[in-house]
Amino acid sequence: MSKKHIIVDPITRIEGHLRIEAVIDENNTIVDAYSSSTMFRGIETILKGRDPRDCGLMTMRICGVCTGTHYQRSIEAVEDAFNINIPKNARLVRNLIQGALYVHDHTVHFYHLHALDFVDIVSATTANPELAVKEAEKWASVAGVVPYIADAANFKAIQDRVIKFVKEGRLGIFGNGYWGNPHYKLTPEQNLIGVAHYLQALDLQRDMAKMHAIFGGKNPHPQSIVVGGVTCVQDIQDPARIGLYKQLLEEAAQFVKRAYLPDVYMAGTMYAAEATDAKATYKGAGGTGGGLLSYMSYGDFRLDDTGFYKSKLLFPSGVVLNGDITKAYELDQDKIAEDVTHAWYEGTKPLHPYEGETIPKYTGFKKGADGYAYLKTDEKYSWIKSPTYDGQKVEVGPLARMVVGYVKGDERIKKYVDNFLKRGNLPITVLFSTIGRTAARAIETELMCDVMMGWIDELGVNALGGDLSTWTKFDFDKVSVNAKGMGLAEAPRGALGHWVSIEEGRVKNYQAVVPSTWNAGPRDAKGQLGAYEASLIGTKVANPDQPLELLRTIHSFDPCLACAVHVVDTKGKELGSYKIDPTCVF
Ligand code: NFE
Ligand code: MG
Repeated sequence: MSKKHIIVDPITRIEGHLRIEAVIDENNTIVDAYSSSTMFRGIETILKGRDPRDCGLMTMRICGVCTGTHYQRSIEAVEDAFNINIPKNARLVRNLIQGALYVHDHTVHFYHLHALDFVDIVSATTANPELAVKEAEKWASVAGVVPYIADAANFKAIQDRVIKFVKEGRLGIFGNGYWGNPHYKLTPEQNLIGVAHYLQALDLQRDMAKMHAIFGGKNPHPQSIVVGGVTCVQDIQDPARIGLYKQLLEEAAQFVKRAYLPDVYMAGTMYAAEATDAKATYKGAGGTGGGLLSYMSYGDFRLDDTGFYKSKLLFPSGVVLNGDITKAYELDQDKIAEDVTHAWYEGTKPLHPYEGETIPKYTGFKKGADGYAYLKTDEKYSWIKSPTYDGQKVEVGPLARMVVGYVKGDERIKKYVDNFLKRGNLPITVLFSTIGRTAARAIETELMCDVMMGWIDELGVNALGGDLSTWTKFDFDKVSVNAKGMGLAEAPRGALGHWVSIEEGRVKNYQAVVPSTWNAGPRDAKGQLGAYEASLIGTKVANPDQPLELLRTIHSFDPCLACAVHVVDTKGKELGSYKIDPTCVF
Protein backbone atom coordinates (compact mmCIF):
# COMPACT_ATOMS: atom_id res chain seq x y z
CA MET A 1 0.00 0.00 0.00
CA SER A 2 1.47 3.36 -0.95
CA LYS A 3 1.26 6.13 1.62
CA LYS A 4 -1.45 8.02 -0.21
CA HIS A 5 -3.75 5.09 -0.86
CA ILE A 6 -6.12 3.12 1.30
CA ILE A 7 -7.13 -0.08 -0.44
CA VAL A 8 -9.72 -2.35 1.13
CA ASP A 9 -10.24 -5.56 -0.83
CA PRO A 10 -12.40 -7.41 -0.12
CA ILE A 11 -14.70 -5.24 1.98
CA THR A 12 -16.32 -7.64 4.40
CA ARG A 13 -19.69 -7.58 6.17
CA ILE A 14 -21.31 -7.12 2.77
CA GLU A 15 -22.57 -9.56 0.14
CA GLY A 16 -20.16 -10.18 -2.76
CA HIS A 17 -16.72 -8.83 -3.68
CA LEU A 18 -16.07 -5.12 -3.42
CA ARG A 19 -12.78 -3.24 -3.58
CA ILE A 20 -12.42 0.39 -2.55
CA GLU A 21 -9.35 2.40 -3.48
CA ALA A 22 -9.28 5.74 -1.68
CA VAL A 23 -6.68 8.48 -1.95
CA ILE A 24 -5.92 10.50 1.18
CA ASP A 25 -4.14 13.84 1.59
CA GLU A 26 -1.59 14.79 4.22
CA ASN A 27 -4.40 15.35 6.79
CA ASN A 28 -5.74 11.84 6.27
CA THR A 29 -8.79 13.22 4.47
CA ILE A 30 -10.15 11.20 1.56
CA VAL A 31 -9.80 13.29 -1.61
CA ASP A 32 -10.60 10.66 -4.22
CA ALA A 33 -12.22 7.24 -4.23
CA TYR A 34 -12.91 4.38 -6.62
CA SER A 35 -15.43 1.57 -6.18
CA SER A 36 -14.80 -1.68 -8.00
CA SER A 37 -16.61 -4.96 -8.17
CA THR A 38 -13.95 -7.61 -8.69
CA MET A 39 -16.35 -10.48 -9.21
CA PHE A 40 -17.86 -11.70 -12.47
CA ARG A 41 -21.07 -13.80 -12.64
CA GLY A 42 -24.16 -13.84 -14.76
CA ILE A 43 -27.84 -14.25 -15.24
CA GLU A 44 -29.10 -11.87 -17.92
CA THR A 45 -27.44 -13.72 -20.78
CA ILE A 46 -28.79 -17.16 -19.83
CA LEU A 47 -32.36 -15.87 -19.92
CA LYS A 48 -32.31 -15.30 -23.66
CA GLY A 49 -34.47 -17.82 -25.49
CA ARG A 50 -36.28 -18.96 -22.31
CA ASP A 51 -39.98 -19.11 -21.56
CA PRO A 52 -40.71 -15.73 -19.91
CA ARG A 53 -42.82 -17.45 -17.23
CA ASP A 54 -39.61 -19.11 -15.95
CA CYS A 55 -37.54 -15.93 -15.68
CA GLY A 56 -38.53 -15.21 -12.09
CA LEU A 57 -37.19 -18.51 -10.80
CA MET A 58 -33.89 -17.95 -12.58
CA THR A 59 -33.36 -14.24 -11.94
CA MET A 60 -33.80 -14.68 -8.21
CA ARG A 61 -30.58 -16.69 -8.26
CA ILE A 62 -28.88 -13.33 -8.87
CA CYS A 63 -28.67 -13.08 -5.10
CA GLY A 64 -29.11 -15.11 -1.94
CA VAL A 65 -30.08 -12.09 0.15
CA CYS A 66 -32.84 -10.19 -1.61
CA THR A 67 -33.95 -13.28 -3.52
CA GLY A 68 -37.69 -12.79 -3.52
CA THR A 69 -37.20 -9.27 -4.72
CA HIS A 70 -35.68 -10.28 -8.07
CA TYR A 71 -38.28 -13.02 -8.36
CA GLN A 72 -41.17 -10.63 -7.94
CA ARG A 73 -39.72 -7.94 -10.25
CA SER A 74 -39.10 -10.47 -12.95
CA ILE A 75 -42.63 -11.86 -12.69
CA GLU A 76 -43.98 -8.31 -12.72
CA ALA A 77 -41.92 -7.38 -15.80
CA VAL A 78 -43.62 -10.27 -17.61
CA GLU A 79 -47.05 -9.31 -16.21
CA ASP A 80 -46.44 -5.78 -17.47
CA ALA A 81 -45.52 -7.19 -20.89
CA PHE A 82 -48.70 -9.30 -20.95
CA ASN A 83 -50.86 -6.55 -19.43
CA ILE A 84 -52.10 -8.72 -16.57
CA ASN A 85 -53.43 -7.35 -13.28
CA ILE A 86 -53.33 -9.64 -10.25
CA PRO A 87 -56.08 -10.33 -7.67
CA LYS A 88 -56.18 -8.56 -4.32
CA ASN A 89 -54.97 -11.63 -2.38
CA ALA A 90 -51.94 -11.90 -4.65
CA ARG A 91 -51.11 -8.22 -4.18
CA LEU A 92 -51.35 -8.49 -0.41
CA VAL A 93 -49.32 -11.71 -0.27
CA ARG A 94 -46.59 -10.20 -2.43
CA ASN A 95 -46.52 -7.14 -0.18
CA LEU A 96 -46.25 -9.39 2.89
CA ILE A 97 -43.42 -11.50 1.43
CA GLN A 98 -41.54 -8.42 0.33
CA GLY A 99 -42.30 -6.56 3.57
CA ALA A 100 -40.91 -9.47 5.60
CA LEU A 101 -37.73 -9.22 3.55
CA TYR A 102 -37.43 -5.52 4.42
CA VAL A 103 -37.81 -6.10 8.15
CA HIS A 104 -35.43 -9.08 8.13
CA ASP A 105 -32.85 -7.53 5.83
CA HIS A 106 -32.73 -4.12 7.52
CA THR A 107 -32.45 -5.58 11.02
CA VAL A 108 -29.69 -7.98 9.98
CA HIS A 109 -27.93 -5.14 8.21
CA PHE A 110 -27.98 -2.80 11.18
CA TYR A 111 -26.80 -5.33 13.76
CA HIS A 112 -24.73 -7.90 11.93
CA LEU A 113 -23.27 -5.95 9.06
CA HIS A 114 -23.09 -2.34 10.24
CA ALA A 115 -23.23 -2.06 14.04
CA LEU A 116 -19.55 -2.88 14.56
CA ASP A 117 -18.70 0.31 12.66
CA PHE A 118 -20.21 2.18 15.63
CA VAL A 119 -19.98 -0.32 18.50
CA ASP A 120 -16.63 -1.20 20.07
CA ILE A 121 -17.08 -4.75 21.36
CA VAL A 122 -14.03 -4.70 23.63
CA SER A 123 -15.15 -1.48 25.32
CA ALA A 124 -18.36 -3.29 26.37
CA THR A 125 -16.28 -5.41 28.77
CA THR A 126 -15.72 -2.39 31.03
CA ALA A 127 -19.40 -1.35 31.18
CA ASN A 128 -21.42 -1.20 34.39
CA PRO A 129 -24.52 -3.37 33.73
CA GLU A 130 -26.67 -1.29 36.16
CA LEU A 131 -25.79 1.86 34.26
CA ALA A 132 -26.43 0.05 30.96
CA VAL A 133 -30.04 -0.51 32.12
CA LYS A 134 -30.41 3.22 32.78
CA GLU A 135 -28.84 4.03 29.45
CA ALA A 136 -31.17 1.64 27.59
CA GLU A 137 -34.13 3.21 29.39
CA LYS A 138 -33.01 6.66 28.35
CA TRP A 139 -32.90 5.88 24.61
CA ALA A 140 -36.04 3.77 24.69
CA SER A 141 -37.90 6.63 26.34
CA VAL A 142 -36.76 8.94 23.54
CA ALA A 143 -38.49 6.48 21.21
CA GLY A 144 -41.51 6.36 23.55
CA VAL A 145 -41.13 2.66 24.43
CA VAL A 146 -39.79 0.43 27.18
CA PRO A 147 -36.35 -1.03 26.49
CA TYR A 148 -35.97 -4.49 24.98
CA ILE A 149 -33.60 -5.53 27.77
CA ALA A 150 -34.46 -3.96 31.09
CA ASP A 151 -32.50 -5.92 33.68
CA ALA A 152 -28.88 -5.74 34.75
CA ALA A 153 -28.55 -9.53 35.14
CA ASN A 154 -29.23 -9.98 31.46
CA PHE A 155 -26.64 -7.35 30.50
CA LYS A 156 -24.19 -8.89 32.97
CA ALA A 157 -24.62 -12.39 31.47
CA ILE A 158 -23.95 -11.05 27.98
CA GLN A 159 -20.98 -9.04 29.21
CA ASP A 160 -19.54 -12.11 30.96
CA ARG A 161 -19.68 -14.00 27.66
CA VAL A 162 -17.75 -11.22 25.91
CA ILE A 163 -15.22 -10.92 28.76
CA LYS A 164 -14.58 -14.65 28.58
CA PHE A 165 -13.94 -14.45 24.86
CA VAL A 166 -11.62 -11.45 25.22
CA LYS A 167 -9.64 -13.03 28.10
CA GLU A 168 -9.17 -16.24 26.21
CA GLY A 169 -8.19 -14.34 23.07
CA ARG A 170 -11.08 -16.07 21.30
CA LEU A 171 -12.82 -13.11 19.74
CA GLY A 172 -13.50 -15.31 16.72
CA ILE A 173 -15.33 -13.36 14.04
CA PHE A 174 -14.71 -10.18 16.05
CA GLY A 175 -10.97 -10.82 16.20
CA ASN A 176 -9.79 -8.38 13.58
CA GLY A 177 -11.84 -5.35 14.59
CA TYR A 178 -10.40 -1.87 14.98
CA TRP A 179 -11.25 -1.86 18.68
CA GLY A 180 -10.01 1.24 20.48
CA ASN A 181 -10.01 3.40 17.34
CA PRO A 182 -10.62 7.06 18.38
CA HIS A 183 -13.54 7.36 15.96
CA TYR A 184 -15.55 4.92 18.06
CA LYS A 185 -17.73 7.29 20.09
CA LEU A 186 -20.06 5.19 22.26
CA THR A 187 -19.59 4.78 26.02
CA PRO A 188 -18.87 1.29 27.45
CA GLU A 189 -22.54 1.00 28.55
CA GLN A 190 -23.77 2.00 25.09
CA ASN A 191 -21.39 -0.53 23.56
CA LEU A 192 -22.79 -3.21 25.86
CA ILE A 193 -26.33 -2.40 24.73
CA GLY A 194 -25.19 -2.69 21.11
CA VAL A 195 -23.52 -6.06 21.70
CA ALA A 196 -26.54 -7.41 23.59
CA HIS A 197 -28.93 -6.46 20.79
CA TYR A 198 -26.49 -7.85 18.23
CA LEU A 199 -26.77 -11.27 19.88
CA GLN A 200 -30.54 -11.09 20.27
CA ALA A 201 -30.96 -10.12 16.64
CA LEU A 202 -29.14 -13.34 15.70
CA ASP A 203 -31.96 -15.30 17.34
CA LEU A 204 -34.65 -13.15 15.80
CA GLN A 205 -33.30 -13.66 12.29
CA ARG A 206 -34.73 -17.17 12.33
CA ASP A 207 -38.26 -15.99 13.05
CA MET A 208 -38.03 -13.22 10.51
CA ALA A 209 -37.05 -15.79 7.88
CA LYS A 210 -40.07 -17.91 8.90
CA MET A 211 -42.33 -14.94 8.29
CA HIS A 212 -40.96 -14.71 4.80
CA ALA A 213 -41.60 -18.39 4.19
CA ILE A 214 -45.22 -18.59 5.40
CA PHE A 215 -46.57 -17.28 2.11
CA GLY A 216 -43.36 -17.66 0.09
CA GLY A 217 -43.03 -21.42 0.69
CA LYS A 218 -39.37 -21.14 1.70
CA ASN A 219 -36.51 -18.79 2.46
CA PRO A 220 -34.25 -17.91 0.76
CA HIS A 221 -35.68 -18.11 -2.75
CA PRO A 222 -39.44 -18.24 -2.18
CA GLN A 223 -41.46 -20.05 -4.82
CA SER A 224 -45.12 -19.12 -4.59
CA ILE A 225 -45.17 -16.20 -7.05
CA VAL A 226 -46.22 -16.93 -10.63
CA VAL A 227 -47.09 -14.81 -13.63
CA GLY A 228 -50.68 -13.77 -12.91
CA GLY A 229 -50.66 -14.11 -9.12
CA VAL A 230 -49.54 -16.44 -6.33
CA THR A 231 -49.96 -20.14 -5.55
CA CYS A 232 -50.26 -20.11 -1.77
CA VAL A 233 -54.05 -20.38 -1.64
CA GLN A 234 -53.88 -22.97 1.16
CA ASP A 235 -52.02 -20.55 3.40
CA ILE A 236 -54.35 -17.67 2.61
CA GLN A 237 -57.42 -19.64 3.64
CA ASP A 238 -55.86 -21.02 6.84
CA PRO A 239 -56.42 -18.64 9.79
CA ALA A 240 -53.60 -20.42 11.68
CA ARG A 241 -51.06 -19.41 9.01
CA ILE A 242 -52.30 -15.83 9.10
CA GLY A 243 -52.16 -15.93 12.90
CA LEU A 244 -48.60 -17.25 12.89
CA TYR A 245 -47.49 -14.52 10.50
CA LYS A 246 -49.07 -11.90 12.78
CA GLN A 247 -47.38 -13.33 15.85
CA LEU A 248 -43.94 -13.36 14.20
CA LEU A 249 -44.48 -9.85 12.86
CA GLU A 250 -45.45 -8.62 16.32
CA GLU A 251 -42.25 -10.13 17.78
CA ALA A 252 -40.16 -8.51 15.07
CA ALA A 253 -41.92 -5.17 15.56
CA GLN A 254 -41.20 -5.27 19.30
CA PHE A 255 -37.49 -5.64 18.60
CA VAL A 256 -37.53 -2.95 15.90
CA LYS A 257 -39.31 -0.44 18.14
CA ARG A 258 -37.64 -1.24 21.45
CA ALA A 259 -34.07 -2.08 20.37
CA TYR A 260 -33.32 -1.08 16.76
CA LEU A 261 -34.85 2.44 16.79
CA PRO A 262 -33.54 3.39 20.26
CA ASP A 263 -30.07 2.15 19.22
CA VAL A 264 -30.23 4.32 16.12
CA TYR A 265 -31.21 7.36 18.24
CA MET A 266 -28.33 6.55 20.54
CA ALA A 267 -25.79 6.18 17.72
CA GLY A 268 -27.27 9.17 15.89
CA THR A 269 -26.82 11.36 18.96
CA MET A 270 -23.29 10.16 19.71
CA TYR A 271 -22.25 10.60 16.07
CA ALA A 272 -24.37 13.73 15.49
CA ALA A 273 -21.39 15.99 14.86
CA GLU A 274 -20.59 13.95 11.77
CA ALA A 275 -24.13 14.26 10.40
CA THR A 276 -23.81 18.04 10.26
CA ASP A 277 -20.15 18.38 9.28
CA ALA A 278 -20.81 19.81 5.82
CA LYS A 279 -17.12 20.55 5.30
CA ALA A 280 -16.47 16.85 5.19
CA THR A 281 -18.62 16.24 2.14
CA TYR A 282 -18.57 15.95 -1.63
CA LYS A 283 -21.12 18.68 -2.29
CA GLY A 284 -20.58 20.93 0.73
CA ALA A 285 -23.93 20.03 2.29
CA GLY A 286 -25.29 17.37 4.64
CA GLY A 287 -22.66 15.56 6.69
CA THR A 288 -19.91 12.96 6.52
CA GLY A 289 -20.81 10.36 3.93
CA GLY A 290 -23.52 12.48 2.29
CA GLY A 291 -22.24 11.93 -1.22
CA LEU A 292 -24.30 12.69 -4.31
CA LEU A 293 -27.34 14.22 -2.53
CA SER A 294 -29.39 13.14 -5.57
CA TYR A 295 -31.98 10.46 -4.86
CA MET A 296 -34.23 8.23 -6.95
CA SER A 297 -37.07 5.89 -6.07
CA TYR A 298 -39.07 3.76 -8.51
CA GLY A 299 -41.78 3.43 -5.87
CA ASP A 300 -43.27 0.21 -4.50
CA PHE A 301 -45.91 -1.67 -2.50
CA ARG A 302 -49.29 -1.28 -4.20
CA LEU A 303 -51.97 -0.09 -1.79
CA ASP A 304 -54.96 -0.80 -4.04
CA ASP A 305 -55.87 -3.04 -6.94
CA THR A 306 -56.06 -0.52 -9.74
CA GLY A 307 -53.01 -2.13 -11.38
CA PHE A 308 -49.25 -2.11 -11.68
CA TYR A 309 -48.03 1.46 -12.33
CA LYS A 310 -51.56 2.74 -11.61
CA SER A 311 -52.09 1.96 -7.92
CA LYS A 312 -51.24 4.31 -5.10
CA LEU A 313 -47.91 3.25 -3.62
CA LEU A 314 -46.56 3.03 -0.09
CA PHE A 315 -43.25 4.47 -1.31
CA PRO A 316 -43.83 7.02 -4.07
CA SER A 317 -41.64 7.13 -7.17
CA GLY A 318 -39.65 10.22 -8.03
CA VAL A 319 -36.31 11.96 -8.15
CA VAL A 320 -34.80 14.64 -5.89
CA LEU A 321 -31.66 16.25 -7.24
CA ASN A 322 -28.64 17.89 -5.61
CA GLY A 323 -30.12 18.06 -2.13
CA ASP A 324 -32.88 20.44 -3.27
CA ILE A 325 -35.75 19.43 -1.01
CA THR A 326 -38.13 21.96 -2.53
CA LYS A 327 -38.65 19.88 -5.67
CA ALA A 328 -39.36 16.27 -6.56
CA TYR A 329 -39.39 15.28 -10.22
CA GLU A 330 -41.70 12.60 -11.61
CA LEU A 331 -39.81 9.47 -12.61
CA ASP A 332 -39.46 8.87 -16.35
CA GLN A 333 -37.91 5.47 -16.90
CA ASP A 334 -36.96 6.40 -20.49
CA LYS A 335 -34.22 8.51 -18.89
CA ILE A 336 -32.42 5.48 -17.41
CA ALA A 337 -29.25 4.32 -19.19
CA GLU A 338 -26.18 2.23 -18.40
CA ASP A 339 -22.70 3.43 -19.39
CA VAL A 340 -19.69 1.09 -19.62
CA THR A 341 -16.83 3.56 -20.13
CA HIS A 342 -15.30 2.48 -16.79
CA ALA A 343 -16.83 -1.01 -16.62
CA TRP A 344 -15.31 -4.21 -18.00
CA TYR A 345 -17.76 -4.48 -20.90
CA GLU A 346 -17.82 -3.68 -24.60
CA GLY A 347 -19.85 -0.65 -25.60
CA THR A 348 -19.46 2.90 -26.82
CA LYS A 349 -22.52 4.75 -25.53
CA PRO A 350 -25.04 4.64 -22.67
CA LEU A 351 -27.93 2.30 -23.47
CA HIS A 352 -31.46 2.10 -22.08
CA PRO A 353 -32.02 -1.34 -20.48
CA TYR A 354 -34.36 -2.44 -23.29
CA GLU A 355 -31.37 -2.07 -25.62
CA GLY A 356 -28.84 -3.05 -22.95
CA GLU A 357 -25.87 -5.30 -23.73
CA THR A 358 -23.70 -7.48 -21.49
CA ILE A 359 -20.50 -8.23 -23.42
CA PRO A 360 -17.53 -8.69 -21.05
CA LYS A 361 -14.17 -7.05 -21.78
CA TYR A 362 -11.78 -7.50 -18.89
CA THR A 363 -8.70 -5.26 -19.02
CA GLY A 364 -7.18 -6.06 -15.63
CA PHE A 365 -5.20 -4.12 -13.05
CA LYS A 366 -1.91 -2.22 -13.34
CA LYS A 367 1.20 -2.70 -11.23
CA GLY A 368 2.22 0.32 -9.17
CA ALA A 369 5.84 1.37 -8.54
CA ASP A 370 5.46 -0.24 -5.11
CA GLY A 371 4.67 -3.60 -6.71
CA TYR A 372 1.01 -3.62 -5.65
CA ALA A 373 -1.84 -4.04 -8.11
CA TYR A 374 -4.00 -0.95 -8.64
CA LEU A 375 -7.20 -0.30 -10.54
CA LYS A 376 -6.71 1.34 -13.94
CA THR A 377 -8.92 4.20 -12.88
CA ASP A 378 -8.51 6.16 -16.15
CA GLU A 379 -9.86 3.17 -18.02
CA LYS A 380 -12.14 0.30 -17.02
CA TYR A 381 -12.07 -0.71 -13.38
CA SER A 382 -15.23 -2.56 -12.32
CA TRP A 383 -17.61 -5.33 -13.27
CA ILE A 384 -20.49 -3.02 -12.35
CA LYS A 385 -21.93 -0.85 -15.10
CA SER A 386 -22.54 2.83 -14.45
CA PRO A 387 -26.26 3.68 -14.54
CA THR A 388 -27.50 7.24 -14.87
CA TYR A 389 -30.87 8.97 -14.68
CA ASP A 390 -31.22 11.78 -17.22
CA GLY A 391 -27.43 11.81 -17.46
CA GLN A 392 -26.95 12.17 -13.70
CA LYS A 393 -25.68 9.81 -11.04
CA VAL A 394 -28.22 9.19 -8.26
CA GLU A 395 -28.33 7.32 -4.97
CA VAL A 396 -31.02 4.72 -4.31
CA GLY A 397 -32.15 2.94 -1.13
CA PRO A 398 -34.06 3.61 2.08
CA LEU A 399 -32.72 7.16 2.32
CA ALA A 400 -33.80 7.88 -1.26
CA ARG A 401 -37.26 6.44 -0.53
CA MET A 402 -37.66 8.55 2.60
CA VAL A 403 -36.39 11.74 0.91
CA VAL A 404 -38.49 11.32 -2.24
CA GLY A 405 -41.60 10.47 -0.18
CA TYR A 406 -40.95 13.37 2.17
CA VAL A 407 -40.39 15.93 -0.57
CA LYS A 408 -43.46 14.68 -2.45
CA GLY A 409 -45.46 15.27 0.72
CA ASP A 410 -46.47 11.66 1.38
CA GLU A 411 -48.30 11.90 4.70
CA ARG A 412 -47.24 8.57 6.14
CA ILE A 413 -43.56 9.01 5.31
CA LYS A 414 -43.60 12.58 6.60
CA LYS A 415 -45.12 11.39 9.85
CA TYR A 416 -42.46 8.72 10.46
CA VAL A 417 -39.54 10.90 9.37
CA ASP A 418 -40.75 13.93 11.37
CA ASN A 419 -41.39 11.76 14.38
CA PHE A 420 -37.79 10.60 14.24
CA LEU A 421 -36.31 14.06 13.63
CA LYS A 422 -38.44 15.98 16.12
CA ARG A 423 -36.86 14.11 19.04
CA GLY A 424 -33.61 15.88 18.38
CA ASN A 425 -35.17 18.94 16.75
CA LEU A 426 -33.28 18.04 13.62
CA PRO A 427 -33.69 19.23 10.02
CA ILE A 428 -34.18 16.58 7.32
CA THR A 429 -30.75 17.44 5.91
CA VAL A 430 -29.09 15.49 8.77
CA LEU A 431 -30.25 12.43 6.88
CA PHE A 432 -27.81 13.38 4.09
CA SER A 433 -24.96 11.60 5.84
CA THR A 434 -23.67 8.16 6.76
CA ILE A 435 -25.54 8.03 10.04
CA GLY A 436 -28.59 9.60 8.34
CA ARG A 437 -28.61 6.85 5.72
CA THR A 438 -28.59 4.34 8.56
CA ALA A 439 -31.38 6.20 10.38
CA ALA A 440 -33.53 6.31 7.22
CA ARG A 441 -33.36 2.51 7.05
CA ALA A 442 -34.53 2.23 10.67
CA ILE A 443 -37.37 4.73 10.11
CA GLU A 444 -38.47 2.70 7.11
CA THR A 445 -38.35 -0.56 9.09
CA GLU A 446 -40.68 0.80 11.75
CA LEU A 447 -43.07 2.11 9.12
CA MET A 448 -42.98 -1.24 7.34
CA CYS A 449 -43.82 -3.21 10.50
CA ASP A 450 -46.87 -1.01 11.07
CA VAL A 451 -48.28 -1.19 7.54
CA MET A 452 -47.69 -4.94 7.35
CA MET A 453 -49.93 -5.40 10.36
CA GLY A 454 -52.68 -3.72 8.30
CA TRP A 455 -51.97 -5.89 5.24
CA ILE A 456 -52.11 -9.18 7.13
CA ASP A 457 -55.45 -8.16 8.68
CA GLU A 458 -56.75 -7.12 5.26
CA LEU A 459 -55.74 -10.50 3.85
CA GLY A 460 -57.49 -12.35 6.69
CA VAL A 461 -60.69 -10.33 6.29
CA ASN A 462 -60.70 -10.78 2.52
CA ALA A 463 -60.20 -14.54 2.74
CA LEU A 464 -62.77 -14.93 5.53
CA GLY A 465 -65.21 -12.98 3.37
CA GLY A 466 -64.90 -15.74 0.77
CA ASP A 467 -62.51 -14.21 -1.78
CA LEU A 468 -59.92 -16.91 -2.39
CA SER A 469 -58.86 -15.89 -5.87
CA THR A 470 -55.10 -15.83 -6.30
CA TRP A 471 -54.49 -15.92 -10.03
CA THR A 472 -55.58 -14.11 -13.19
CA LYS A 473 -56.02 -16.35 -16.20
CA PHE A 474 -54.31 -15.33 -19.47
CA ASP A 475 -53.77 -16.81 -22.92
CA PHE A 476 -50.00 -17.20 -23.13
CA ASP A 477 -49.90 -17.95 -26.87
CA LYS A 478 -51.77 -14.75 -27.63
CA VAL A 479 -50.04 -12.32 -25.27
CA SER A 480 -46.47 -13.51 -25.80
CA VAL A 481 -46.16 -13.03 -29.56
CA ASN A 482 -44.44 -9.70 -29.27
CA ALA A 483 -44.30 -7.95 -25.91
CA LYS A 484 -42.11 -5.78 -23.72
CA GLY A 485 -42.40 -5.14 -20.03
CA MET A 486 -40.64 -3.84 -16.98
CA GLY A 487 -40.73 -4.60 -13.30
CA LEU A 488 -39.71 -1.39 -11.58
CA ALA A 489 -39.87 -1.55 -7.81
CA GLU A 490 -37.97 -1.07 -4.59
CA ALA A 491 -35.74 -3.81 -3.21
CA PRO A 492 -34.56 -3.26 0.37
CA ARG A 493 -31.38 -1.66 -1.02
CA GLY A 494 -33.21 0.57 -3.48
CA ALA A 495 -34.56 0.96 -6.99
CA LEU A 496 -34.59 -2.34 -8.83
CA GLY A 497 -35.60 -2.74 -12.47
CA HIS A 498 -36.00 -5.78 -14.68
CA TRP A 499 -36.69 -5.15 -18.39
CA VAL A 500 -37.79 -7.98 -20.68
CA SER A 501 -38.44 -8.13 -24.43
CA ILE A 502 -40.39 -11.16 -25.64
CA GLU A 503 -40.85 -12.50 -29.17
CA GLU A 504 -42.80 -15.60 -30.23
CA GLY A 505 -43.16 -16.73 -26.62
CA ARG A 506 -39.42 -16.50 -25.85
CA VAL A 507 -37.17 -13.95 -24.15
CA LYS A 508 -35.35 -11.86 -26.73
CA ASN A 509 -33.49 -9.58 -24.35
CA TYR A 510 -33.32 -9.25 -20.56
CA GLN A 511 -31.64 -6.62 -18.44
CA ALA A 512 -31.62 -6.05 -14.71
CA VAL A 513 -30.35 -2.82 -13.19
CA VAL A 514 -30.21 -3.30 -9.44
CA PRO A 515 -29.79 -1.06 -6.39
CA SER A 516 -26.11 -1.82 -5.86
CA THR A 517 -25.49 -1.10 -9.55
CA TRP A 518 -26.71 2.45 -8.90
CA ASN A 519 -24.83 2.89 -5.65
CA ALA A 520 -21.62 0.89 -6.21
CA GLY A 521 -21.17 1.68 -9.91
CA PRO A 522 -18.00 3.38 -11.17
CA ARG A 523 -17.73 6.76 -12.85
CA ASP A 524 -19.57 7.34 -16.15
CA ALA A 525 -18.22 8.74 -19.45
CA LYS A 526 -18.42 12.28 -18.06
CA GLY A 527 -16.34 11.26 -15.03
CA GLN A 528 -19.28 11.68 -12.62
CA LEU A 529 -18.60 9.73 -9.43
CA GLY A 530 -20.75 6.83 -8.31
CA ALA A 531 -22.69 7.09 -5.03
CA TYR A 532 -20.14 5.12 -2.96
CA GLU A 533 -17.27 7.08 -4.48
CA ALA A 534 -18.86 10.47 -3.81
CA SER A 535 -19.85 9.52 -0.27
CA LEU A 536 -16.23 8.95 0.74
CA ILE A 537 -14.93 12.33 -0.42
CA GLY A 538 -14.07 14.64 2.48
CA THR A 539 -14.06 11.95 5.16
CA LYS A 540 -11.26 12.22 7.68
CA VAL A 541 -9.67 8.94 8.70
CA ALA A 542 -8.29 8.77 12.24
CA ASN A 543 -5.81 6.04 11.40
CA PRO A 544 -5.18 5.09 7.74
CA ASP A 545 -4.16 1.60 8.84
CA GLN A 546 -7.66 1.16 10.30
CA PRO A 547 -10.06 2.59 7.69
CA LEU A 548 -13.03 2.42 10.07
CA GLU A 549 -14.70 5.55 8.67
CA LEU A 550 -14.48 4.28 5.10
CA LEU A 551 -16.14 1.00 6.07
CA ARG A 552 -18.79 2.81 8.07
CA THR A 553 -19.85 4.87 5.08
CA ILE A 554 -19.73 2.03 2.56
CA HIS A 555 -21.66 -0.24 4.94
CA SER A 556 -24.32 2.45 5.38
CA PHE A 557 -25.43 1.62 1.81
CA ASP A 558 -25.73 -2.12 2.65
CA PRO A 559 -23.76 -3.26 -0.43
CA CYS A 560 -24.76 -6.34 -2.38
CA LEU A 561 -22.26 -7.01 -5.10
CA ALA A 562 -23.84 -10.32 -6.03
CA CYS A 563 -26.86 -8.38 -7.19
CA ALA A 564 -24.86 -5.69 -8.92
CA VAL A 565 -22.79 -8.05 -11.07
CA HIS A 566 -25.06 -10.59 -12.64
CA VAL A 567 -23.20 -11.89 -15.69
CA VAL A 568 -21.47 -15.27 -16.05
CA ASP A 569 -18.14 -16.24 -17.48
CA THR A 570 -19.34 -19.19 -19.49
CA LYS A 571 -15.78 -20.32 -20.21
CA GLY A 572 -14.96 -20.67 -16.54
CA LYS A 573 -11.62 -18.90 -16.84
CA GLU A 574 -9.93 -17.54 -13.74
CA LEU A 575 -10.32 -13.81 -13.47
CA GLY A 576 -8.40 -13.25 -10.29
CA SER A 577 -7.33 -15.11 -7.21
CA TYR A 578 -8.13 -14.04 -3.67
CA LYS A 579 -6.85 -15.00 -0.31
CA ILE A 580 -9.57 -14.40 2.23
CA ASP A 581 -9.34 -14.80 5.97
CA PRO A 582 -12.74 -16.26 6.91
CA THR A 583 -12.45 -15.01 10.49
CA CYS A 584 -12.02 -11.39 9.42
CA VAL A 585 -14.99 -9.09 9.97
CA PHE A 586 -13.28 -6.01 8.50
NI1 NFE B 1 -28.34 -8.91 -3.40
FE1 NFE B 1 -30.58 -6.62 -3.73
C1 NFE B 1 -31.46 -5.64 -2.59
C2 NFE B 1 -31.59 -6.22 -5.17
S1 NFE B 1 -29.21 -5.33 -4.30
S2 NFE B 1 -29.43 -7.69 -2.16
O1 NFE B 1 -31.98 -5.09 -1.74
O2 NFE B 1 -32.18 -6.04 -6.03
O3 NFE B 1 -28.36 -4.14 -4.63
MG1 MG C 1 -27.59 -5.62 -15.40
